[in-house]
Parts: sequence; C-alpha cells; structure tokens
Amino acid sequence: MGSSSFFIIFAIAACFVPSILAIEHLVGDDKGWTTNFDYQTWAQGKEFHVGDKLVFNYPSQAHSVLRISDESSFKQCSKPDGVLALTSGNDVITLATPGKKWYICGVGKHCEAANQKLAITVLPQDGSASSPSPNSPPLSAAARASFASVYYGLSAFVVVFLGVLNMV
Ligand SMILES: [Cu+2]
Repeated sequence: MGSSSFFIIFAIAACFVPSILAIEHLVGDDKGWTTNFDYQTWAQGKEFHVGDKLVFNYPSQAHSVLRISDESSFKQCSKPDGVLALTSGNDVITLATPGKKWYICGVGKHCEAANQKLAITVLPQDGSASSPSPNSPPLSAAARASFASVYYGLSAFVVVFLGVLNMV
C-alpha cells in the first residue's frame, strides 16, 4: 500500500511537469481582460511562443474574447460573422501557430471606445535564437530544453518504477 500510493502521487506529479514547458500569459496581469487598459504596452517586451497560453480573466457576461483573423478587422473592431466568442470569464487560448494574432472584446463598444483589444506576435517554439530580443525572455530556449529533458527523464523513471512494482 505504501509503495503504491507513493507511485500514484509520483505519477500525478509527473503529469503536471509539462505545464512548466509552456508559459501562461495572464492577459493584463492583475487587471485581467478589461476596458481602458493598454494591452499593446502590456504585450511589449513579452515573448509569445507556440505552445504558450493566453489566459483572459474577467467577470463572465461583462466581456468576451473574439479571435480576429485579419489586421484590418482588428483595427476597425469589426466582428466577422462566424467568429467564435469565448465567454467563460476564464478563457484559455493555446497559441498553436506562429504569426500575428488579434483578439478583441465583442461586448458593446469595448473595442472601439475603450481599447479592449490585443495584438501579439507568436514566435516559433524554439524561435528565440532567430529573433534576438534586447529584453531577456522569461524562459530561454535552453531552459525549455532542460525542462523537456527532465520531464522525459521522469517519465522514463515512472515506466521503470512501474515495471519494478509489477515484478514484486
Ligand atoms: Cu469588454
């Protein structure tokens, strides 16, 4: 019992390790997703990589998150038909592809009148070397790689440990 509960705890812990591979960017930090906040300044100096997550926090009903696919719609705050609105109040978007990404609030005139809009550029997963930034990134490519190897090392350990348990 003692060793199997240890194994379960260890396995659960190993499952959470991949979460440190990607960075979660809390949009607006403690202000969250709201009106009259300068999201362009917020995004400056941050590096967004494929695999990272954007977290939009706001009181549900008060705002929404619309993913906009082109810059002119973003500038005009136009809401193209068929765009999926996220409305949970804790919307997590995983950045799946590199390139420019645009997000606006779809409630009322929050985008037009209160600047509730965010544009970011997503870099490739290991792209920090190809686009050097004067600001040091929060987590370097080397650190990401070492986290990855630690994770795979732990996974291998779990597999071996499971095998030992089966033999007992
Ligand atoms: Cu809003």
